[in-house]
Amino acid sequence: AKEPVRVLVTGAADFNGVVESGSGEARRSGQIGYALVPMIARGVMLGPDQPVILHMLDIPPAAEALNGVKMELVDAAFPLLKGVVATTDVVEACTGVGVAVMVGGFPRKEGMERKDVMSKNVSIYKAQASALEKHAAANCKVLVVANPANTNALILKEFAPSIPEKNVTCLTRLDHNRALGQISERLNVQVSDVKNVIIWGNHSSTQYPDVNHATVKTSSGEKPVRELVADDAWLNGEFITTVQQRGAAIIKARKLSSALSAASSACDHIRDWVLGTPVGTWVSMGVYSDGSYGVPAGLIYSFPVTCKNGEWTIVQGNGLGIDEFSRKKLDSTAEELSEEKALAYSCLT
Ligand code: NAX
Repeated sequence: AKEPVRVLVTGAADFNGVVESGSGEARRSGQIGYALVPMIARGVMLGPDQPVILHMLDIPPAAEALNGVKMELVDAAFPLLKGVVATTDVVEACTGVGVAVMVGGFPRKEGMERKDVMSKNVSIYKAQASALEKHAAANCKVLVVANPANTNALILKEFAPSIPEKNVTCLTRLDHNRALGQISERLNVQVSDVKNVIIWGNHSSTQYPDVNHATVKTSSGEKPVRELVADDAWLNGEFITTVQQRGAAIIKARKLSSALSAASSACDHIRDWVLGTPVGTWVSMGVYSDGSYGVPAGLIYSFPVTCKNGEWTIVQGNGLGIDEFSRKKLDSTAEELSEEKALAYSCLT
């Protein structure tokens, strides 16, 4: 039998947090974490033959709620779950973990300046980076979900210099999956028959969902999405904005942000990274830019990647020509990330 892998989930308590500013109303927190931990315990993230030990971290006001989640995990009697650590101590949380999913962060509250939110997240990610660097397992894979996801991941990478830069990533798979979902609805085909969309750039409304290389499996072979949809105005307009604004649409409908879809996508991200992407298929991941596609090096930027033997590689090649429309979009989301990076650095002093 395989040795268990320790998986850290930060922000894992599901509780009615009290908003510190504004109306003072109770607010439901930690929904992604609560959706995510049972998926991990069922083998959705690391496979049905991989035992896991869950490490859950949250802040002291959430300690009791976190313990409640631990009780439920015990009660669910998951065969793959070999232990649960529920803690508010960052060192205990990070010790020995082979996978770290960083969902905890400081949400933007009404009336708060961007810089104030950034500053809170920079200090959280700086501290957690150091703890991971010192106490996580060698070769720990890190996925940052909490917003601003790309920039939180960049801070984590900068403050954990001994963790290889290839091991620090952020989640744009939810956006990728949303794009697959929109195409499948539009064409009335199975979502599993649609592949190779790309999310470029920031996990924000400047992201660029690109279908130029996407295909659909049909009874007469793989066909380009552009040919099947045959409506460039929709693909270059409403499709893009729908994917970019989907998070806001979910909040409007649920009065809560995306949780089950975010958790499921986080599992997809780690599973494909660890176990590999199918031949001929790529996925989108926020990774450390090496300058590919003219994206400035030194940003965490979402690219099309393939994964093999636990490593991702940015899809290269002449096949992925970037037209003028796409070029502008790749550049403007890179510009936003450069600004976020500068803002984050200004919070460090
Ligand atoms: P919540 O704000 O409800 O939950 C965050 C949790 O983190 C809370 O339980 C809180 O107590 C905890 N926390 C705060 N500071 C912490 C610290 N220093 N250490 C450990 N835990 C801490 O957010 P939720 O709706 O669960 O979303 C989590 C994060 O994911 C948010 O930042 C959100 O913006 C982001 N999202 C990112 C997505 C992506 O695709 N990358 C999509 C979904 C989501 O919007």
